[in-house]
Amino acid sequence: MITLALSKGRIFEETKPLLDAAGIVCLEDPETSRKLILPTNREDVRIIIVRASDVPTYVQYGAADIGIAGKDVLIEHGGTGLYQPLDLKIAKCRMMVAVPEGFDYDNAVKSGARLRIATKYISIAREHFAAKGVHVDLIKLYGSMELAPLVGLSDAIVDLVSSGNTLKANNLVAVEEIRMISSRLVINQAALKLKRDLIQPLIETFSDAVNR
Ligand code: PRT
Ligand code: MG
Repeated sequence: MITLALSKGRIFEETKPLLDAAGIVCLEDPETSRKLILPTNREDVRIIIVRASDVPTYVQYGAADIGIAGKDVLIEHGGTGLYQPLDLKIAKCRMMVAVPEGFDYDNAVKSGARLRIATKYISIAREHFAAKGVHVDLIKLYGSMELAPLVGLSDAIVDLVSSGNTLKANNLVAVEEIRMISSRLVINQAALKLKRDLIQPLIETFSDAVNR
């Protein structure tokens, strides 16, 4: 039996075609089912539904053998105990620095001002600004980062952007790209050895489906 950890929403939806390619069909819809362990058409595969940021933890401890998580989540988690063999190129977006319209970010950086940055992505933000030599105070939030500069909590935010509509709706502009983000297949290192016969074919099928 292998256990696959997924989050509902965009990751579940964008993983479906990959599961299809492997002949795996989830028998319940996580958006409507209250179950957290979902059966599939294959007796040897089950899916567990967890928070996106919890996927690496379940896989790290072997409670799930494999999982799918955004690179943002994986960087913040640290990746301990995880094998990351494949970029699935799903749930793509960009990690950006954004500021209120009219805030002169380049000038603030040049003048050596200390910046207050609100973000859920403390590790990514810390590393980014350290590499630029910019002094920052990082303020940890768990969501709705876009609000922070509007009410004076921070000068800027570090957040994921896909369409850009959320920034626009809040009069924010992206001023710097930190990195591209997509979701990765993650595998528990012990499971990879012990369940190679089940996991290796999955990696190959996913890889073919991604590069098709
Ligand atoms: O929602 P929850 O708190 O449970 O967890 P989560 O937000 O981590 O999960 P989920 O399902 O929303 O995101 C899962 C993964 O999708 C993330 O870890 C990213 O790798 C990836 N992804 C891709 C995104 C986005 N695109 C994205 N646009 N994750 C979040 N967003 C948010 C962003 O934070 C911002 O608030 O969407 C908003 C911006 O979207 P646009 O289209 O208006 O630019
Ligand atoms: Mg979300």
